[in-house]
Amino acid sequence: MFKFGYVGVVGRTNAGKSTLVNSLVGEKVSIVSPKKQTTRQNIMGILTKDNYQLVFVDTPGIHRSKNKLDRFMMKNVRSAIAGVDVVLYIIDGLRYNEEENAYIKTLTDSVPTIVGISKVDAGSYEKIYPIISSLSENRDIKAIIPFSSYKNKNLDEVINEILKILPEQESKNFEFDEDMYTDKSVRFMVGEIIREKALLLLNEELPHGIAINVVKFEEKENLVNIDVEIICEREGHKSIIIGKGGKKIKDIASKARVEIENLIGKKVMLECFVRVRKNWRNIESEIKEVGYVDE
Ligand SMILES: Nc1nc2c(ncn2[C@@H]2O[C@H](COP(=O)(O)OP(=O)(O)O)[C@@H](O)[C@H]2O)c(=O)[nH]1
Ligand SMILES: [Mg+2]
Repeated sequence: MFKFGYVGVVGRTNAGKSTLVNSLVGEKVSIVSPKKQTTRQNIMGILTKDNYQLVFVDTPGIHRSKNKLDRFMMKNVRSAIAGVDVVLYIIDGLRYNEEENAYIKTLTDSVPTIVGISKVDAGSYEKIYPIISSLSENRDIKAIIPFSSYKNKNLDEVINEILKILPEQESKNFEFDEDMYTDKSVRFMVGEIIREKALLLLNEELPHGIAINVVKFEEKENLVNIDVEIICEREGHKSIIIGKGGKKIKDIASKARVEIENLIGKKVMLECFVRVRKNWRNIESEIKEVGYVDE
């Protein structure tokens, strides 16, 4: 017997969703950072075993909309929930807020929902019991699982609970090739890796206004030439990204290059340029231009 299903991974920003999807899939599907709103659009992470295939849809965190990019991200969350067989709602084990229960209720009313409590490696169990007891009031939650992606704790349990919900199938109706682990192109992954390094190396406020545009991706026999634009909102930001004597942008590029070479398995020549596009997060055409396109 076989099982196949889509699992929507939702929850507040920074809860640990992308880290969990990467751990479950065993590949880096989605970039991770301590900054809010690191994930901007739905990304599929695909886990295939002999008798099941699970497609995790990693989503941007739930948050209030301030601009058009925010609204694009929330639309992504809603569309992820609409099309899935199971929702995996992630609560940040270090930062639970009872207000989340109401949102979880809207989920359990429409989709089979499992709740995961993240980061148990960093918090104490005394902190987790009250979360579990507060959640237990909602009897429609299929399972409540404290877990740690860092310590690989209870991840099997997460998979088992998902499998319990999915119906058995006579034949292997897997929708994706067995060696595929994401729906995104290499080109997209390249942009995301550069954005991750920029998020890690730039100061707090700046990264939210950044986008990456891969303008050239030229694959030769044993080398790939890649040109990217790092797009920012102001001239002042441009000089911060470039840094003194170009140090910052070199640092971003060299860290990204190592990871891109691992991904592609070839030597990479990477050129990064910085371009200012004023207020791009509020201009529909600009949001599309940098790759955030409604499907
Ligand atoms: N201690 C601990 N921290 C984690 C764990 N998983 C994620 N984090 C951290 O939480 C932050 C947000 O993670 P991320 O996966 O990007 O969250 P997302 O916004 O929900 O996708 C990052 O700084 C991660 O390093 C975990 O299992 N244990
Ligand atoms: Mg994320």
